[in-house]
Amino acid sequence: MRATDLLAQIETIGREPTTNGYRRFSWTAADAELRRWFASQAASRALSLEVDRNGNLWAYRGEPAPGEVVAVGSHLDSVRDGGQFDGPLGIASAFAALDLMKARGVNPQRPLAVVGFVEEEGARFGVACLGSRMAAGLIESEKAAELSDGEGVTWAEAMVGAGLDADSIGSDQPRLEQLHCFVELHIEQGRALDPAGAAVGVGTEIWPHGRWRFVFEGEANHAGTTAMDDRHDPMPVLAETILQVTQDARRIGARATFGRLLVEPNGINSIPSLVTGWLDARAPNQDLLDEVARSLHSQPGITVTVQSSSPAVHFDPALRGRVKDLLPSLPQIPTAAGHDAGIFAGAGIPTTMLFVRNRSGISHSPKEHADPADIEAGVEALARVITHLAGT
Ligand code: HGY
Ligand code: MN
Ligand code: MN
Repeated sequence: MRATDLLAQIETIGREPTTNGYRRFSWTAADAELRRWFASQAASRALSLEVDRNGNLWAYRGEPAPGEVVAVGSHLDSVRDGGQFDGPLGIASAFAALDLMKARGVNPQRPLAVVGFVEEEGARFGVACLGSRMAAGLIESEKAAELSDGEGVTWAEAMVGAGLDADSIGSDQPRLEQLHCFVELHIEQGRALDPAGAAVGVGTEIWPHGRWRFVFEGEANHAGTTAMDDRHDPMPVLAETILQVTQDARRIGARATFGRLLVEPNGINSIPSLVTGWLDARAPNQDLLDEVARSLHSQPGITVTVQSSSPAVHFDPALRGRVKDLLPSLPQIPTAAGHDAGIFAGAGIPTTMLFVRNRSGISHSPKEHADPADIEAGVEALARVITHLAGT
């Protein structure tokens, strides 16, 4: 089946009618529908479905054996009002690539697995790539279980609410030790391929990036009867912080985003008692990222905690070389977007990424788009990479 047809099957799941964006948050009804879709795609291809201890989905072709499984996949969850391709394109393309290989009579020697990671965006529970981090043992189980969605529901409670067992979340080394390699196809985020006239590219590296949660405390009071000199208002300090940190990031060629703020009590005529915010920062190297973090920490009156951090990732040179030999015309491009592939690469699993052209470069937006022809080119490239890596 074509990837575009597979994506069409899930196109309405989790789409918000008022924005046309997607709200596919972990362990919600939309997520459950997507997981059922994944399971039905696995079943219709006679793949054996396993839900791992962290809720990640694995659809196997053939018997896994140590160091032998060629895994391909991505994630199903979205940011709030995200696009339809970020994540699901990689999973739909993986199923479509297996179909293409079968239609060509390819008989892979190695076992394969299509993977769907949970909570890659961290849009509900705050930590990016949570499913792959847990599998790789990069976050303590207790810390993961207690992550809250901001409405008093923890990861463990939400997981149990979705019908899964949350008692054994954590490192899944035996499963990861079965992997020969991991390949993630993803829509491009940013504009490198279109200027290069390429429909598909190969990932070279992921910029270091992180998320910091911070608070400014104030004193609730009346907006009208409190003189300006008598106020303890966190908002002006917040405004100065956002301006300072974004200017510092721009100056050094890094990227700083303040996309989420919580104001308490959040009333038009009340001086806030507390402001909670999150900084998402990315940079070409760790030193520059640290400089952005220092700029945030240096703001007067701020209290900062690290929400998640992802060191720079350089994808496996040998694997990338094999992909380059196989697909020499594909540009090799870095990305400043985090991916489960980055987590697996950091955990020592040979990993490579393929990117499908996004002509506008826009992502994390309902405007995100990949042309059907480019999607098919991505499936073709993925099928050839899997065929090569799995041996025939
Ligand atoms: O935020 C990111 O870089 C990715 O989309 N999770
Ligand atoms: Mn994303
Ligand atoms: Mn993604």
